[in-house]
Amino acid sequence: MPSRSIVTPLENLWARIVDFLPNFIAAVVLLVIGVAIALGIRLLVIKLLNSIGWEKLAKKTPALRILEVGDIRYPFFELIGAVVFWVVILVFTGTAAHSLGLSSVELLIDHFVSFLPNLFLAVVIVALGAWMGGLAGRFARAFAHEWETGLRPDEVNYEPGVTPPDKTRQLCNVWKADRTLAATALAVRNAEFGARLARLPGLRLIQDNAIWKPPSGKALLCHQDAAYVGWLEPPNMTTCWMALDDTSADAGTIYYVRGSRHWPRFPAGGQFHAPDDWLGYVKEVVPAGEEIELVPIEVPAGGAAFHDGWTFHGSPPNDRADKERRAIVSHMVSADTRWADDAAPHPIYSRYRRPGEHELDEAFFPIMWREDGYRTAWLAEWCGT
Ligand SMILES: O=C(O)CCC(=O)C(=O)O
Ligand SMILES: [Fe+2]
Repeated sequence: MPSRSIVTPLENLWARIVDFLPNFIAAVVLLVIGVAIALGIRLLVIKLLNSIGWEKLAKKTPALRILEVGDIRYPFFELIGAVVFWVVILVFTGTAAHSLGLSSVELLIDHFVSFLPNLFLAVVIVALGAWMGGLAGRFARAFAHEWETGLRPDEVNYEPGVTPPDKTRQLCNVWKADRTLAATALAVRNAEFGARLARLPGLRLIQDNAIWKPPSGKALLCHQDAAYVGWLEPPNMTTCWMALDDTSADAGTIYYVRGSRHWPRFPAGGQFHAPDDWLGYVKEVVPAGEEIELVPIEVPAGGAAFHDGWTFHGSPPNDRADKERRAIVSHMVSADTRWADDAAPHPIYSRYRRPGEHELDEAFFPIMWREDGYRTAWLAEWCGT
């Protein structure tokens, strides 16, 4: 006969198992239900995102490219599905831990779940920062003469350590030097929106500009963009001006002269960089009876303004000592614009014309958008879109 001293612990153990078993079974059942519900909700979320064409939107939206790591493309809706799945699993794990009396585990999961919204917000902010920082970083590198592709922009109006620090810096056709900047300057949206505004069947890039007006930086002349392309037929321009910083009237943002695109088409005149009076030229030519009504174009970082090639515009000095004012500009011309026959060759851009050629070569002046769906083929790979 076994002694009591052995039987008692066994009985106790059995009693504890019997006590614990219903809770354990409940916890397992809860977990199984949790996994099933999480799988169901994940599927539902993915289906819902699919039905609103989220994947296409995600593919088209450069901001969502942050979700790609090298060649690994993690579709955005899959990621959202995965997050939803794990949140539901965590909630059920917490409940299961509760039924097992594991209060510390439950507490830990509770804390983690309540922390999730903060985590999500932090990830969004860091991702946005990385994207903006990425563009601003490429911008600074280009001005430091670090050409990612090995190609120099067509015009480099800035020499580090030589150019006076208060002069506004400018690079033209920086798309050749840097693919991240190219993706912004050559974005299909710039041309599609511009063409629809200007009622044109398509637009190609003639020249991009990266403009960096430093704190307390000097002015850029008030001018008509199309006056600088007399070597094209017809001279025309649709300009998309994109701000990298929040811009304001006191920080040297771009200003438009209201209604000036209906004025006569004047030849280029005046000094473009750091003129004594940025309104000097427009004051000289303003037609009798017209007024120079200046409109400051204040756009937040990431925003854009569009203007016609005959709209007078320019920017005063940056009155703020604490604000950079950086912009990327797409100067686009109607897709069917040709080389002008009787104009003097442009000292830089006419290098891209074969003798006697009239058509603009897409290798140098790519078509960004045309209403028939055409876009210069090499842009996709160059811009990584
Ligand atoms: O960014 C500016 O202040 C003006 C730029 C401009 O007018 C241009 O690039 O043609
Ligand atoms: Fe301009």
